Amino acid sequence: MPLSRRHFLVGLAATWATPLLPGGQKLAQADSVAVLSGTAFTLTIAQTTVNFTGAARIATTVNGTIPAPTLHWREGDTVTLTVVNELTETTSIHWHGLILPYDMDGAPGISFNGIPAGSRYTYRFKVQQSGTYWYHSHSGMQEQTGLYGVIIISPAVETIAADRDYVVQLSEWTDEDPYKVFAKLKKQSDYYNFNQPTAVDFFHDVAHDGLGAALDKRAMWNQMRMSMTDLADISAYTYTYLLNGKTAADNWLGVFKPGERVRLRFINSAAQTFFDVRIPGLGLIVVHADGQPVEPVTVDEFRIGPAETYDIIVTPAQQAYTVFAQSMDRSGFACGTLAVHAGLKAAIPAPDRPEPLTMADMMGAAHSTVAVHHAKTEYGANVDMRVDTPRTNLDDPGIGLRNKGRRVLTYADLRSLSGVMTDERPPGRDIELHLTGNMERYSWSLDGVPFAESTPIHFRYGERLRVIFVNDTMMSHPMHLHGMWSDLESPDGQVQVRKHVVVVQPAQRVSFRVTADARGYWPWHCHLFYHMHGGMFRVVVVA
Ligand SMILES: [Cu+2]
Repeated sequence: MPLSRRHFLVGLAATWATPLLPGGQKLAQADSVAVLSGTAFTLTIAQTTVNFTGAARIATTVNGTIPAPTLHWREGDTVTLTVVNELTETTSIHWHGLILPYDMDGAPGISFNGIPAGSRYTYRFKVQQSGTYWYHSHSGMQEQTGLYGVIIISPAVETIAADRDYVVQLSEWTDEDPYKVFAKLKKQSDYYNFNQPTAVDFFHDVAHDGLGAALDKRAMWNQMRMSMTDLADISAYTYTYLLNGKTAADNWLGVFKPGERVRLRFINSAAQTFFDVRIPGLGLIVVHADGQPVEPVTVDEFRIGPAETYDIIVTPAQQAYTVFAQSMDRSGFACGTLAVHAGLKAAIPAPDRPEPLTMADMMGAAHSTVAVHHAKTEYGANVDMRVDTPRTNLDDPGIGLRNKGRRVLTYADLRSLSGVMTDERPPGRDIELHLTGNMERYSWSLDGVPFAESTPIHFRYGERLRVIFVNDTMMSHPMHLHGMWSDLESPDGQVQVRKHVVVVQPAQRVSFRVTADARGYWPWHCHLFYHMHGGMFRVVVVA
C-alpha cells in the first residue's frame, strides 16, 4: 500500500498521563490517548483533520483527538465537566451507562436543549458507581465522526487484582459523510453488503441439496425480502476498523511482563459494528460486563455489541499475542498487539468465512410455546416480518460463532455478583415491545412505530417492571435504556445479570427487569447508530 496509513492529528501535542489506580497499578493508556483524572474537566469539541485511510478528512474531536480523552473518575466524587462547543452545529455529550439526574444525561431534545454552536455547558453530577463506561455525542452524526471516549471509575475498594490495566476501545471510521451513508442505506439497504448469495452459491446448493430444495430456499428468501447473509448493514467497504484509534496497520501495542495479570477493558464504541474478539493463545477471564462485576468465566472469544463493555483478565506468558476483533460480517477487523516489548508481533488470524443466517435466526424456535403479542401497529408498511415462535435461548453465541470449536461467551454465562442487583421485588407488570423494521425502506421501529410517530412510554416512579423484547427482524439490536439498569432475566424468569445494553438476537425473545428509580425523560433506543436514526427509538417518562 503506497499511502501512509499513519493517523495524524493536526495540532495535537502528544499527551501522556499515567495516573495510579488504587492498589498501585498503572492505567497504561495507548500512546496518543490522553487520560484526564480528577473532578473538574474541560472538554473542547471541534473539527480536526484526521487521516486513517490515506485521505484527509474532517472529524469531530474532543480536545483534538480520536478517541476522546479517557476520563478517570472515582466513585463518590462529584465531577464537573465543562463542554466547549467550537463546532458550527449543536453538540452534546451523553455519559453512557451512568446513573445520574436526567438533565445531566445529555440527549438533546429529551433531557436538555443541547449545546449550541459557540457556547458551553457544564455538567455536574455525583459518581454513584464504578467500572468501565464511555461517553459519546448524542447529536447529529458526531458519534460516527469521532466523538467518543472512555470513562474509568475507580471503586472505593478495588476487588480485581491486576498488574496492568489497558483500555481496548473498538470503533470504526468512514471517509464518507455519514449523512450520505444513511441516504444510501435508505435507497438500497444492502448497498454495503457484499455477502449476498451468488450464482456460485446457488449451484453449490443445487449440488448439495438438489435443485428443488435450492429453488425453494431461494424462493423463500426472496419472499422474505431478506438476504441470507444480511449480517451487518455497513461493511469494511466503507469502514476502517480501529482499536484505540489505530488501524490494524498502525498496530496498537500493550506491553506486559510474562506472568503478569493484565486487565483489558473492552469498549465497543463503534456506531454500527459488532466485533468478535479473541486473543489466540490466551484464555479470557470475563470479570465485568457493562461496568458491573460478574462471576468470572473463562472463554476463548466474545461478541461485543455497540455500546457494550467487558473487562477481561489475561495472564500472557509468551512474547507476543494478537488482540483480534473481526467484524460480525467478516468483512474486516481491528487488531493490536500485546507483547513484552515494541517491535514484536504475533500472527494475525484470517477472518472466518461469513455464515448464512439459519432458520432459527429467521423463525425462532419451531416448537416454541411462548405467547407473543403483536401490536396492531405491527401490521403496516413499517414492518416486513413478524416472528410468531421466538426462541428464548440465551446460550446461543450467535450467527458465525456456533460450532467453531472455540468457547464463546454467551449471555447465559453472565451472572452478576451478589449485591449488584438489590431490588428483589417481583415485577409488578410486563411491557412487551417488538423490535421491528422494513429492510427495504431501511425503516426501523418499535411495535412498527418509528420514533417520529411515537408517544412516550410511561414508567411509574419507583415501580419494578419487566420488559419483554421480541426481535421480529433478522438483525441483532443492542437496546440501550438511559438512566436505569436493565437486569436481564434467564429464560425461566430469574434475574441473572445487570446490563445497560441488552443485545437481542434475530428472532429472539429476551426479558429484563427495570427499577424505575430515576424521574424524568430518558431515551431508549437501538445502539446501532443508523437504526436509531432510522426510527428505533423511544422516550421513556418516569413519573
Ligand atoms: Cu438495531
